[in-house]
Amino acid sequence: MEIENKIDFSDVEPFDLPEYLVENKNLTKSEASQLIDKVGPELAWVYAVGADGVDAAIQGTEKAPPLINAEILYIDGQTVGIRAIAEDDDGEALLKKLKALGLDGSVRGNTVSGSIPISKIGELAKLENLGWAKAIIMPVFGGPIIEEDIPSAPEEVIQLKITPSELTEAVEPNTSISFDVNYSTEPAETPTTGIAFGMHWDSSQVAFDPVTGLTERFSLGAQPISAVLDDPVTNGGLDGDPNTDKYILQAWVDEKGNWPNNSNLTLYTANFTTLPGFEGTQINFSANSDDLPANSNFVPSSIALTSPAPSPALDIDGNGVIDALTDGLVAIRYLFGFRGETLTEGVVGEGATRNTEEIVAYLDEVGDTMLDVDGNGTAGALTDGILFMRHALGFEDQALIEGAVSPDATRTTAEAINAHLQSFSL
Ligand SMILES: [Ca+2]
Ligand SMILES: [Ca+2]
Ligand SMILES: [Ca+2]
Repeated sequence: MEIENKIDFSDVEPFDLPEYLVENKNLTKSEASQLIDKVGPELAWVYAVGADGVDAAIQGTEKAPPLINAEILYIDGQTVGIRAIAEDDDGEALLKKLKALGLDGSVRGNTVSGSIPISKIGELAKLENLGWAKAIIMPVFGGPIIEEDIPSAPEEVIQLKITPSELTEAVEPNTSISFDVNYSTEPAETPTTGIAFGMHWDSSQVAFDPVTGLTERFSLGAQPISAVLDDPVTNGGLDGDPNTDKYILQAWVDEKGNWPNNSNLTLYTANFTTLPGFEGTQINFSANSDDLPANSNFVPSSIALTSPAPSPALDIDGNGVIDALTDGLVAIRYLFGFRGETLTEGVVGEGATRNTEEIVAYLDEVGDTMLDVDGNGTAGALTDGILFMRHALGFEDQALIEGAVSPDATRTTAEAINAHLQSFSL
């Protein structure tokens, strides 16, 4: 038996689309080929014949290339439905350029879809960022247009932030300090499966006291879990800081992925006591990336604990004693304008902790206030300097101030002068 399934091509008229574009759109043959290459035969043909030509083809009065079914193109007025792919995956940038051409549409991942004026197809084909474009084809059964399952852009990485309530705090030795350890996310209030992180400190500077005010558990088990551990010192340990040698690990877990379901949460209050030799330290936070929720980054902030700046005192050479023939004379020489050797030669006390340079730096910083003893707005050698020397020598009352107070002074009595100098005693 002979099977009759041969297709008869005798009715199909030859149609040279590149030639048709050359005739109708004033393109060279190679420009026409490039256009077809970029936007496909359907859009190239629509560009050549326009909306009316598409209509005419549907009516049978205009030629259409074989294999193009004009009826299933998405023509609306003078626009045509397209889908375009960004060559460099930057769909947003492609959308912007297409909108400039009059596109009404949207982007999903690297794919832009929408309707564009037919007259702009030539310009569309020349866009630098365009991988390719195609006409959207209506499903022939007449149902709704179905979006292809295009891989969406990667999800935004969640920033998990651990921020102490203070970033710096000045604290004396032998003093208790507390600060809150706060949790937040970016984008805000993004729930996750939990968090585990370490708080690191230097045990030669501060003693760890148990944390207080731990936030409640949220879903599973007795939380949080915590343990005091040593900080592995290789490369500074988990926090990368070689000075910190201990840390406590805290973990919260929610198997439902709904932790903490709260924004700007205080996880706990950290408590430390500074040790007698405290000079300043830093408390850091760390997380092991393997222990973080998927698709998240850990963004910690440290707290710097500093020892407070010593308050200025008339002990100018810093040997622990206020003395007329050393500190007093240095002050007078300084106020006269002596610097270098001539400032300190023979007048620095035994056990001085400041050298000449440091004395100048110290007086440059605090001299204006401390050494303006009579309070007339400037520090003078033969007024303020003399008042300081007499005070250090034990002079009182009229003997203290006689002939040494400026006419425009704001402190004119022995009592006021004394009070000022006393405020800079050790
Ligand atoms: Ca460390
Ligand atoms: Ca001194
Ligand atoms: Ca003065």
